[in-house]
Amino acid sequence: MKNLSDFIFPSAVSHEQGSTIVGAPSEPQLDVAEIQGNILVGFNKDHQAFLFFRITNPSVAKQWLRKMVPQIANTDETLSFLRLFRAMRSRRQTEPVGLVATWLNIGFTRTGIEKLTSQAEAEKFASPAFKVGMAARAGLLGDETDVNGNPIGWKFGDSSNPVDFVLIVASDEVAARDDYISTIKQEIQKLQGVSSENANDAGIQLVFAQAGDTLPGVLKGHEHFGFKDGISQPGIRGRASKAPLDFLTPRLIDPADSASLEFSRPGQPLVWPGQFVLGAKYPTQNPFDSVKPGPVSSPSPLWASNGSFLVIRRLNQDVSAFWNFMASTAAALKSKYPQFGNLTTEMFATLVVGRWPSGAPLMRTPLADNPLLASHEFAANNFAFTNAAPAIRIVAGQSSTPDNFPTAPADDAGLRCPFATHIRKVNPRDDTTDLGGPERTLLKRILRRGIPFGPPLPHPLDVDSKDDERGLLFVCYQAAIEDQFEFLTTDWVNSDVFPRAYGNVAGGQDPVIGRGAGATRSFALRIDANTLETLTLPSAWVTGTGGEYFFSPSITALRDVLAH
Ligand code: N7H
Repeated sequence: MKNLSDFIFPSAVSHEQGSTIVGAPSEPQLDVAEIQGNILVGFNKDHQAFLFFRITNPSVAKQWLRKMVPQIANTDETLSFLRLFRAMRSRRQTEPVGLVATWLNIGFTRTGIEKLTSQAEAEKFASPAFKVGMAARAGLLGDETDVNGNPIGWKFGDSSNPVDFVLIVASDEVAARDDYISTIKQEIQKLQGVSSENANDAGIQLVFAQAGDTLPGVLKGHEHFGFKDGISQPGIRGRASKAPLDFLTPRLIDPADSASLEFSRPGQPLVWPGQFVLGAKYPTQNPFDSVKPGPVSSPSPLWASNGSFLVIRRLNQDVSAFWNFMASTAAALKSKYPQFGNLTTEMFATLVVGRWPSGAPLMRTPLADNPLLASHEFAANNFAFTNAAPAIRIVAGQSSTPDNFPTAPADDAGLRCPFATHIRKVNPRDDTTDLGGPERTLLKRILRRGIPFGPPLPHPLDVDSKDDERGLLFVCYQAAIEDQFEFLTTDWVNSDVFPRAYGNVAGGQDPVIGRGAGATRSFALRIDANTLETLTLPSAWVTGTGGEYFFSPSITALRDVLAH
């Protein structure tokens, strides 16, 4: 049997060097040895597993946790790996082969923290959502619930399968992930009968396990509906070391371009770290100014410093229902409106998602997919909505080919991209919303770390005869669940009027993930400047089948508070 320590990737010390940007604010040094590695950098692994556990004996669980602490990957390690990967790719001009790392991270629910500390300690968390758990908020999120408000059809996180903590195992290779999981399970079995009258009780019980894998073949990097995912993430302000230019998120825009003050790369705004990690030295985003730091505050409890709230949501996707609706609606619009004479099924689905299946943004290529644009690392995310987005100068040596693709025009009226289109709902970018100017939208950003589960549907228009389950394990990190994940879901995604409406006409819910609370949904799109069509959508193609709110503590909090 392998030891857990055999799987650790040695941390390579390397510093990133950026250029000085005149007028840029000074940014805090992030505690990279303390912050878990999936939060700010991300595991970026093709094979992951989410193991949900219940604690039946806190003192045995603590004993086990103490052994696990050195296994938890921190940001220093994931950042070193990412930098090594980038350096090798850039030198070899091809994806590095054989570079394998297997990472482990952990998060606790409120009940888990209570069992390992005390009720009083768990009460110190200020977040009402975290305190009650996701199941109690299921109705609010739009999930189907019974008369008592309990979610229906959940596999974990509800009252029949409560969860105290989650382990996230992630690797570049399936075998390495599975070996690691077997090792963890063996370590847990060894605990059986250690300090309990019940010989079968290991003090920790596996409630539910969910593997997540990137899809095979041409769908690699895409989610089950067939669209490229994981393209747009916020950049993070903060340094990885004392070195003044050792930024966690590399600054790739030419300092002579004023966009370099606000963006790390085209389309990737810089967000202050207090939006994602708790800690008195991490400023939050300033609601009045997208560049200057906002307020800082001490976390409660104090040991929550360098921790982050983790949302995990198991979302089933009905692929054939999605594509059958796209096909029939595209045909109907095509015959109803001469302006839509060339509308195809794929084009209509692109109006719904905001990107073509390749990932090319609708705002830059409205009539046809453009895989070259999608694969250009500085073009694929360079667009806005209200204002035109010109090409941006990149620092010398970073881009081999210039971004000569057609630029995104101003679309304040929602002519090119409907207001309720998925990516415009969840990140309205430069739009003015019900909250105010675009600097307010930066307070709503999240760090997405999701991965698909289940096999792909071979023919998207066929009804799946095998009845396999498939979907997205939606995962995101943030400093405030209510203000970020829950706000996006309840105030924008599920709302038919916010963040923007067409004057007095509602824009509809997010057609990809919005829920109409049991009712049908609507989706409005402009046929031309004078004609608005409001479509009726079936209840939902994406259904919640489990989930929880977790807290991912710092390495020190794990060792000195939770495992102590
Ligand atoms: Fe979404 N999809 O395939 O349609 N999402 N999403 N998402 N999503 C994005 O830019 C999808 C979900 C966000 O900055 C893309 O990386 C599906 C939830 C955010 O421009 C695609 C599901 C929430 C962004 C999808 C799902 C979000 C985003 C484009 C569920 C939060 C970045 C790829 C099954 C509440 C937007 C990319 C930006 C992008 C899809 C869920 C949020 C293709 C199928 C639950 C913030």
